[in-house]
Amino acid sequence: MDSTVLGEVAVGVFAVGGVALGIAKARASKSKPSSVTSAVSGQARKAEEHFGDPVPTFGAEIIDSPVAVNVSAEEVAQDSPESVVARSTRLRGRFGKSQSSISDAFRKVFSGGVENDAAWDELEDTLIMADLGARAATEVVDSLKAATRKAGSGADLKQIVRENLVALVDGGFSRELATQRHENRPAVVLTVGVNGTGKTTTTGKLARLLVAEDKDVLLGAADTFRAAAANQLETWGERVGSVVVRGPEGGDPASVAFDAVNTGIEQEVDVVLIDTAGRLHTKQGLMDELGKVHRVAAKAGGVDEILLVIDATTGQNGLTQARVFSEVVPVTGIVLTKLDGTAKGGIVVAVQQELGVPVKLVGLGEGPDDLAVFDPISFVDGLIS
Ligand SMILES: Nc1nc2c(ncn2[C@@H]2O[C@H](COP(=O)(O)OP(=O)(O)OP(=O)(O)O)[C@@H](O)[C@H]2O)c(=O)[nH]1
Ligand SMILES: [Mg+2]
Repeated sequence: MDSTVLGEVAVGVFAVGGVALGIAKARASKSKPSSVTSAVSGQARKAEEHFGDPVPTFGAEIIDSPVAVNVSAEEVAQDSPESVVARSTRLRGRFGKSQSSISDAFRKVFSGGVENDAAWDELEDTLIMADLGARAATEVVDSLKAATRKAGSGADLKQIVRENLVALVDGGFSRELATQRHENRPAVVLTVGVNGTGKTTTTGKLARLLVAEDKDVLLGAADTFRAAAANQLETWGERVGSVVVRGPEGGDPASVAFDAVNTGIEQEVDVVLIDTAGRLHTKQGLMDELGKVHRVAAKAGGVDEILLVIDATTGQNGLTQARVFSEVVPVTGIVLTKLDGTAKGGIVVAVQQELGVPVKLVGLGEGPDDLAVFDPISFVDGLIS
């Protein structure tokens, strides 16, 4: 282990004293042991592995305090998350509605025929407005024109456009979410991004999606900037019966991430989802902190998926954020949120081309099940139908 990481793990372990476990009522069907002391003893074992010495006692003393342990005794009304199939049908309609300007432009091309230059020009303008980027928009329109001309006058224009667009949006990426439990540890997912993009909401929605697949999910509230952030995540956890590991306001987010992964290992959950604080990509100190959260979580067990959450309405700025975040942590997937409120569907292609990382999930509303697994075919059908 390199010394930087050792130092960071040390910070994580020493901060355990301040880490409280917010334990929502375990799901009746699949309750896991959610003992606080077992989480602490796991920490102790880890620390001894790292340092070869007994763990400093102040951590255990504080965590033993009933004040620091927030166990919800109340029955929390839980609801059943919507199945993946049901939500994809519902959300496809919602996406199509928000992208109606693009659909209109395609419709004019289909009805005007291959040689209708005005319709193609309008399509190009619309794609630029939809944040595809000027160069990409020109390339797309040129290649669609070439493909349709090659097919000849009797060809089904819509079908040719559909095939070409699906190939473009698909980009040959694997979009599988790495949420399969490993033999000895849960899958670990980090959500990262600038302020207000929808990280906490996405973490909560993703928990519901995974619970709907009958997975045991533990949430880590590594946004310690504001107590409200952890409360927000706790509410999501309570609704699906997931354990939430949180820390004190202003505490070290890396220690919460470390503790969440360890608690997930102890409780043998399938997936640990770690929510991080929003941070401006231009603030070096905050970006360094994110790098540390990732390294510490990776050392605690491993990180399988780093989801960069981008607000689709932010346009080109979203691409700049994506570039900087991916220099600090190895982003494995993009979540595009707020696609319901904007006609900027072109950002999907732009961000994939820019980063070489696939869009894996899309947020299509503020409702608890308004998150869909991204599917290029449905996406294209939403655009051109
Ligand atoms: N319409 C719409 N709103 C969304 C979507 N995703 C999130 N939001 C809203 O965006 C706002 C911010 O969401 P949060 O999840 O708190 O964002 P965050 O990135 O965690 O914010 P910070 O932690 O403060 O950086 C909330 O009002 C959400 O309901 C979406 O897909 N569509
Ligand atoms: Mg948040």
